[in-house]
Amino acid sequence: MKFVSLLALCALGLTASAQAEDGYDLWLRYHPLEKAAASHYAAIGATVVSASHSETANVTRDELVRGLSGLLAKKVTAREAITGNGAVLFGTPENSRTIAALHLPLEKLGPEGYLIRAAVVKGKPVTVIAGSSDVGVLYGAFRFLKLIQTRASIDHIDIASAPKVKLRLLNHWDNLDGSVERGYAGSSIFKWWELPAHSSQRMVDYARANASVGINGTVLINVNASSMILTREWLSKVARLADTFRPYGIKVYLAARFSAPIEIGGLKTADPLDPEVRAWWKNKADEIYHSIPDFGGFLVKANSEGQPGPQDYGRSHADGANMMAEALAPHGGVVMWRAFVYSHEVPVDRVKQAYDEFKPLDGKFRDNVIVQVKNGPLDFQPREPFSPLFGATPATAMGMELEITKEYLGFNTHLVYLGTLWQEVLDSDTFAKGQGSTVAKVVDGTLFDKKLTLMAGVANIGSDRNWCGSIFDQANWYAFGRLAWDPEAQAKDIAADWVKMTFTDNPVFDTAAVTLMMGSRETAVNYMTPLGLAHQMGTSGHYGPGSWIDNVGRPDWNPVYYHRADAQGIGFDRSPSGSDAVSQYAPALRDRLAKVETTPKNALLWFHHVPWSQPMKSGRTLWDELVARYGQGVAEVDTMATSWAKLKPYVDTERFDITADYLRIQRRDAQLWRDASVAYFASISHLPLPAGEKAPLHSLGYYKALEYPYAPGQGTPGRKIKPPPVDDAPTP
Ligand code: GCV
Repeated sequence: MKFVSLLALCALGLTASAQAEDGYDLWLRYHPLEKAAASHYAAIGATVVSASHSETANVTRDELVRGLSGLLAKKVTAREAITGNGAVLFGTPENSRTIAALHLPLEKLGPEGYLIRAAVVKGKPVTVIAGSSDVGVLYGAFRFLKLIQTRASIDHIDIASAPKVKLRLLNHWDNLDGSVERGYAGSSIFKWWELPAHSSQRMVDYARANASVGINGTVLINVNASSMILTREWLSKVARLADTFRPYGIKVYLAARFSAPIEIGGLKTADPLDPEVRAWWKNKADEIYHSIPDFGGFLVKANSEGQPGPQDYGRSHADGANMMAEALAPHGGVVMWRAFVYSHEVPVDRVKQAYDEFKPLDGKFRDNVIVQVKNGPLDFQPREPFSPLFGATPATAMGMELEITKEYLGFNTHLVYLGTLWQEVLDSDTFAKGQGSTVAKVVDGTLFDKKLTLMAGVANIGSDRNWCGSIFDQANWYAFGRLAWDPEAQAKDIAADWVKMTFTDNPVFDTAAVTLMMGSRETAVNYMTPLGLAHQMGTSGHYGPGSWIDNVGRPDWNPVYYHRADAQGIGFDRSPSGSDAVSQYAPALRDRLAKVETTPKNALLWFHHVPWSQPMKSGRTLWDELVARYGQGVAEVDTMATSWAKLKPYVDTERFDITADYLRIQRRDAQLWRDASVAYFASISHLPLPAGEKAPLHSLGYYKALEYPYAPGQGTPGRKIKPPPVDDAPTP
């Protein structure tokens, strides 16, 4: 009986992967379209045609056949030549005489761009997917499939696209022992134990997903790097992964530990000006390129959070970066040198440090160095202003680093779409060359005419079957790729595409899901860090509230350092009379941020220490407004949960349930954030709760005693787990 039902399922095309709605297929589900749409598109996607058999052409063919066969619910075949109407012809002018004869304007699309055009070849209507390189064509193939997945009109298609950013990279914070720093989706996907002998199908699917959104590189290991990765044994594992990813246009990069010449090279120093050290890195680069000819380069975290670096030898960041860059240059490799630095001395204002270190080095880096800057000057907070380094270093290539994994945003269990956060940063005006000098224009290189450009995203990918720890976190991986391709793309359009590809094109579902996503980041800001507050999370884990924490080693690791609340008011004074961090921005912006009245409300407490009694535009005092914002965040999570519940009829049970469960966790946590923060700040402001606001459920002492012993991502095995605090809520 079982055998019969299995056969029946197979006949219907419901094989294991199609059937399981566990999120493994991401946005590349290729489930059958409804009948009318399928028969419409079937006329356009009858066969897949190419005579090329390069590795990349092969995976392009496979993807088109797989995608079209799934979407159209019929076996679409691959051919070497056009034999009838409705062929999808793909290739480059070099590998297809037919495409060459069409004289398509491909040069202006660069090496990775593509063109998709309806044409007539030998009297037959065809769709041409063309590019100057095989990888460009692959990107075009994914775009073509996306158009069908999202039910776009492709009858008279004529579209072209090229990436605006050269390096579009994931940064894995994966450790060699399989743990992932700030990872909330299981352990590392890289199975070092099995490599190089075995590279799994999961690695292929990882490459497919990345290529589908234009990601063209991956840094395999944590920036808190182990030198081991640079030893011969480990490099052979890296080489195997590079072989797996290569057909998909994905290069591998490695995080390089600055002290590697000492740790694995037997040298006494890692001084970047020492000839032996320079020779060591040169030899190491030669060795790497011998087995990985298209190796991308190094990502370096130096002199930051205890990592070794050139300053250990009295040298500058430029000395360190240039030394590595010199070793990689003959092979075409790059160095991505992180600007997330802070020195051992406790600063006047931590957020000024990256600018203070790197601004004076402008113009001192080699051509193959790009400085990788986090989006904000602090550390991936739910909201912070853009880093003032964007726009401040016209003579230096500056790339942007975003955090896809939600270290400070409720991990995988809070639904927070990051597309809006990133768009807010990219749209910000630096005023570096007058109005309209947006961060996006710095990142895509157009503002200062830079060719080496970079967008990096700290990956949220792990061994969980659904890759990212939740279904909606997949949207953040997807959105990162789309924004790296085009930093001026709109978060809402990206969300709309993702929803259609991941779930359904039902307009009821799509409208509700996109609305839910688009408001989700502001909601998290409201219940965690409203009005410009930042870094209020418990230290180390960065999960729950911890505004009261004041006992961690360095002052600038404590939440109290950032909120500066006292009996008079709250906020960090970064105006000219305070730390003067505002002066790191261009004058037009500095002057606005210097005054309370002209500072955007959502950045108020980031830039100013404001009296509790300050009247706000809402008519409330600052204190009342702060309390209201926390409550608003909680109410908004309620709305999110209610609106998700209504979508049950449109979603498979597995993905509906996990999302509903996680929204319950988010609701609980939002309340916790609100209650704990209100209890703490009330103890500082000594003000009564505004009328109508409920008292926190527990005492402040209870919240202070809370710990999150099971929170993932901290990589501290053997941590002592304390019992939870006694529940001191009044008996209902
Ligand atoms: C990889 C923050 C995180 C660290 C991370 C660091 C960085 O401090 O909490 O886990 O380390 O940023 O970006 O280097």
